[in-house]
Amino acid sequence: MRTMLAGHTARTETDFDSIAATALARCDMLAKCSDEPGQITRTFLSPAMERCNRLVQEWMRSAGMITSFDRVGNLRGYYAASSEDALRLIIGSHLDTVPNAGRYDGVLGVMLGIGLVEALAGRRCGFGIDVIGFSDEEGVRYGLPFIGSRAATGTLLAPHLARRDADGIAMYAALDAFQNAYPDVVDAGLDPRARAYLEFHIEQGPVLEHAGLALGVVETIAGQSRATVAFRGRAGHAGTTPMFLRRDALAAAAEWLTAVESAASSMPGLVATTGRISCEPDAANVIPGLVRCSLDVRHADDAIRRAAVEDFLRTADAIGNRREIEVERVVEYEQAAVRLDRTLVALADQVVSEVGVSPRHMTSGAGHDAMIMAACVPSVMFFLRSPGGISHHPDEAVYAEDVAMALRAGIRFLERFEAHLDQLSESERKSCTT
Ligand code: HGY
Ligand code: MN
Ligand code: MN
Repeated sequence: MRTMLAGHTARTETDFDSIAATALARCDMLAKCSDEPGQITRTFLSPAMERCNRLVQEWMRSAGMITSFDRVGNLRGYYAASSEDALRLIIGSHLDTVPNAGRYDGVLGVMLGIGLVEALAGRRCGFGIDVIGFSDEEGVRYGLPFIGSRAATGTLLAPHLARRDADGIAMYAALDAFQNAYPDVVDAGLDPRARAYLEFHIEQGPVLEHAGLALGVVETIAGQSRATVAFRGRAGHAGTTPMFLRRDALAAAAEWLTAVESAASSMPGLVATTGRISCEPDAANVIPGLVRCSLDVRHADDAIRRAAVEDFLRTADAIGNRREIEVERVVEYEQAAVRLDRTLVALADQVVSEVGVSPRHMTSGAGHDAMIMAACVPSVMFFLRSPGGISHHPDEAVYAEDVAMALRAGIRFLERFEAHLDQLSESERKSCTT
C-alpha cells in the first residue's frame, strides 16, 4: 500500500523495514561514542557527545536537512517545507545518556526523526520539520535534567548556569568553551513558526510488552522531585568506639532508605529512588561521618508527590534527632506532571490504529523532553515496546519490527498533521520567551 502524503508518496511499506534497520544500525554506531570505555556513557558537551553529534549531523545532511548547533549544544536538522515560511513540526529527543546506559533511550527518537525525513524520499510537506537532538536530558553532568529543552523553551535560568560539575566546572564556563569552539551556533530558542512537538521514545517499562503492543500513546508524563539529603554524624575509629557512643551517618542513612522504600511501596503509583550515595571519609576502618543521598520521587499527581517528598524529608529529620545526627536536606529540582496535547493524542491514536495497533494511553514514569516542550507547543509522544521492560541499563532493547511500525505510524502522523495545521493557530503557540 502506498501512503499518499498530501500529494506526495512516501516510500512503500517494505522500505520502512530498511529505514528501521538503518536507524537501529545508527544507534549501534552511536553506542560506541562513550566517555567511558566498555560502556555507554555520554554526558553534556563531552568529547563523546561531540563524536556523536558529528555522526548525527552527517546523517541529517544526507537526509537533505540543513544542520546547525545552538548555544547549548542541541543539534538541529531542518527539512524544508514545500513553501517558504511554512509552519513547523519539531521531532526530537535527547542524545545524552545515563552512566552505563542502553543504546536506545533518547537516541532512537532522534534516529526516527531522521528516518521519517528519509521515508519522505525527497518529497516536501506543507510544513517544515525540525529534528532536534537535545544535548542533555538526563542531567548527569550538572544534576539538572532537560538542559537542552529548557534552553529551547526559555527555562534555562541564571542559577542553573552557575551549577558546577564534579570537576568544579560551571555550566556557563562549559557553554562558553562550546560556543568558542562552535562560533556559528544559533539561538537556542524555538523558531516562532514551530507549532507542535513529536517525540518517539522507548517505554523503558513493562506495560506494552505485557499488553502485547508494539506502540503506545503517552497521555501524561509523571512529575518528579529530586532532592539531596545529607546525614552529618561523627567519624571515628571503627575499632575503639563502642556502638552506643557512635553517631554513624551511614547507619542513619540506611535506616532512612529502608523507611522511604517501605513508605513508597504502600503508596499506589508512587516511586522513590536513591540512586546516588556518597560516604565520607569512605574508609573501611572509619565510622562514616558524612553521607549524602540523592532522592528521586515521581507520581502522576503532583499533590501526592509533593506530600510524599515532605513526608520522606520529615522522616530523615526524625531519624537524625533520635540518633543525634544533623540532617541537611534540599529539594534540588521539581518538574510538575504534564498532560500532553489532547488533539495530538487523538491524532496519534488514529495513526496507531491505522497501522493495526490498538491505541493504549499511558502515563510515563520517565521524564522526557516533551514535558518541557509542552510549555511552548502542543506536544505528543509515541512509546515503543521495551522487551524485558528494562532501561538505563546495557540490556535495553527494542524490536526492529516495532521501529518499522513507529515509522509507518509516524508517516501517517505527518500526513494527518498537515491537514491539522490550520487548527494549530497562533493561540496554540503559548508565550515562550526564548
Ligand atoms: O530519569 C528520567 O526520567 C529520564 O530518563 N530522564
Ligand atoms: Mn533516560
Ligand atoms: Mn530518555
